[in-house]
Amino acid sequence: MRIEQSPEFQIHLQTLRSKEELFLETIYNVGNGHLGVRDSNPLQGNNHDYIGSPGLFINGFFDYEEVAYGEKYRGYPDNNQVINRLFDPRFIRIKVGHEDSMTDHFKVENIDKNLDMQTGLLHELFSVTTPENRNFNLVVESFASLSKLNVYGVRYSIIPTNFSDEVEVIKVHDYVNQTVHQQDEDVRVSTDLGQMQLDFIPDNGQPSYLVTTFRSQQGAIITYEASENFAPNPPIEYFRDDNHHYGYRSKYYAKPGSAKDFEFLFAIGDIHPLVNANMYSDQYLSSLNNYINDTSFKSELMASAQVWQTFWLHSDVEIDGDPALQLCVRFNLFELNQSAGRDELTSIPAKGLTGNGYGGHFFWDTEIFMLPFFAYTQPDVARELLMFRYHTLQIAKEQASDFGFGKGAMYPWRTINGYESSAYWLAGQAQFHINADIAFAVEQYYEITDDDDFIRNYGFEIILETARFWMEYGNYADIDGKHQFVLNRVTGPDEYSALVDNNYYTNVLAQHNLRLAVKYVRKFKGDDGILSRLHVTDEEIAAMRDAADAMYLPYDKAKNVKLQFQNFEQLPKMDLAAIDQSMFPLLLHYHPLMLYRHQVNKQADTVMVDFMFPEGNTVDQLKADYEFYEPITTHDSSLSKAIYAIIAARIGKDQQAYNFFSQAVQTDLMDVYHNTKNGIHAGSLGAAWEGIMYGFAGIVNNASSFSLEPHLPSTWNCLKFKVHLYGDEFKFTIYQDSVAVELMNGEGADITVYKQQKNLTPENPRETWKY
Ligand code: IFM
Repeated sequence: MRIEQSPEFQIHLQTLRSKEELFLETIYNVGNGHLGVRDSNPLQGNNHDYIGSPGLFINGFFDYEEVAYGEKYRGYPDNNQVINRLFDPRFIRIKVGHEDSMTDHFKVENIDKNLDMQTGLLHELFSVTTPENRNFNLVVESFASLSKLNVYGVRYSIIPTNFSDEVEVIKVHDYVNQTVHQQDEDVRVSTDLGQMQLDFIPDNGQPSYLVTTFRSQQGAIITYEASENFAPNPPIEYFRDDNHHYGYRSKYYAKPGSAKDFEFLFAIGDIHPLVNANMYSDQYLSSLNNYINDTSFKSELMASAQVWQTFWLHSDVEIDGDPALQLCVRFNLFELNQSAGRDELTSIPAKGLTGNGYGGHFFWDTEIFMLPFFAYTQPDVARELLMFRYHTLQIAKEQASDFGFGKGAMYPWRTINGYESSAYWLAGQAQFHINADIAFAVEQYYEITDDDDFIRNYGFEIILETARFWMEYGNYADIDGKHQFVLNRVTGPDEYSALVDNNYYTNVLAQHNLRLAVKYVRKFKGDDGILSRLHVTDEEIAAMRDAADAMYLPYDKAKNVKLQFQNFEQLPKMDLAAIDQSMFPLLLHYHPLMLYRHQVNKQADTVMVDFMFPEGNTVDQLKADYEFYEPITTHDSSLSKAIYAIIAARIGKDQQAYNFFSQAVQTDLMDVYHNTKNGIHAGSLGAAWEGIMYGFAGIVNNASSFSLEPHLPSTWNCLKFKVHLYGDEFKFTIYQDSVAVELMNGEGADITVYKQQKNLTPENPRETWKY
């Protein structure tokens, strides 16, 4: 089956620069925020000779191992969590006469792959040749449903080209820990723990399993069903044998040119605590069955495709004048949407659901680089992502207490279940800015959506508890003749420095966090229920206000630049030009201390502040910061270039803005960092969206009214997108010399373009600005 689709939304194999198998496994993943399946050679299964890293990832399904420290001090994180890699659900076994893909070497060539992002359907054509030179085409179509997040569908079509013989198709998944053979020394790639257990659930007419983890004590039910086949397709039957092989098989006589189809729907359950999974497995299984029984691959695909169409209707970004980057932008948005957890219990792993890089952990990447995309285009998803932080707030409070603090919440730098999972605490746990990043995101979401219920019942508590953390962590000190509030021994966003005093980014974000707490306490004053429930006192809030006002922000007056941290100016610069390209990223080739003692940045750090808090900055200040930090930044983190693009656009460095943006936006599709094989760079894909919105469209973030100052690249004729604002939806069409805005639905609002404010209402839904 082919659905007619538009080439502007398709990723064809021919258009990809790299055809490397592991890279293709990532690019052609399908996912939906609950599950993600890497592409693979579908005949390999758990074959130990296969050079690939296929598998199924379920968001939030992980196990852990104890971190082995030489010397473990109090409060060091105990465990390293790693997302589990389950069996490859694409796997199928095919026998041709006496030849068997399980035991004989069938040669599998990629002829075509096409990911249709409008429908979420991955269509692939392989040419398969047996050792005795019998050849058949194998078409594999697959999708992860967006309409039922537990459903994954795969469909096979077998078309012999040069033989007539008996063919047997067998679909059995009797192992759970997928073997991978990818040898990679990169520290950012995690080793699979491979500790899951697969138990068959007593026969119910289709293969059903309970998959459990050893240490994290989680359980998930997985079941799959073959669609009933009617002529001309041969019947397919369920079987089980004494070796606990449960599955489906079909045997038929194949002839050249005649296609036979086999389709399967998987239902991949939610994660439960092991004890519940054991106790209620029948109940969970029967609700899963409802998703896949009495339906078909086609109906589920259609339902999911419809959700994708709605996604594009609201979230697409159209660039007229840059077809190559346009495709990258769409790929990025598609991947973001495939990666976002939507159950309030999960977030977006740094690699999406496309690999186990960074252990499958959630970082600040979600709140700072990806959440804005969702807040502006799918506010419900943004809320769900923030609710993950709310549901783990108790753990964050526990962690603060374990750390030795009397109050407040200390969110983990990296986690799956809410507990800290950074084995290298210097560049991990010490990145305390995560607390203020989350508070920043809460505020940003609220400003964009006006979601009162959220801020009142959840968001405020996050802001308050994180603000309390800063009051516990910081202290007053006399600096430059003033009594100032300081945050010493913290690690900022730049991971080429650690444990510094007064990181500019951290201090500004903490100041913002404290001010937010004060602002919301004022808002909820008189609403005693909230403030007394959270034990807020006037003294506490006055202390927060004072600390925010007294926050020390290191500044180099001679150079007029915001200092990355106190005494940063005393470090020598690293001669980056003299370092051979093969030595980048530096983190893989230098001892961390060699980096920490130099002025060298892995990624935007102080410049992040200029991006996130544009108000009050002169263009001269932005320029001074940019010109100071850009030459010492390696952009070894994929989160960096898009942010530099934004500042470059704001200070009129048009060519640099475009260059940085185009590299950021191509991160995965063009494999800019040569490691897309390990999974997508989800944060970078979100950052590229920010590059368009905050850089080229010039949205001013956190403003009380929505304003923009566009700086389109000169080759772009027009940029179009829609955003949700205060519950309404607006469509923006930006040309080189004008902006048109249309109220698509809702009550209307003020929009400001180049400082000129206009009011859009249902009676006056269109306005144009010329400049
Ligand atoms: O969160 C990032 C960090 O800023 C740089 N190292 C990788 C992390 C995960 O993407």
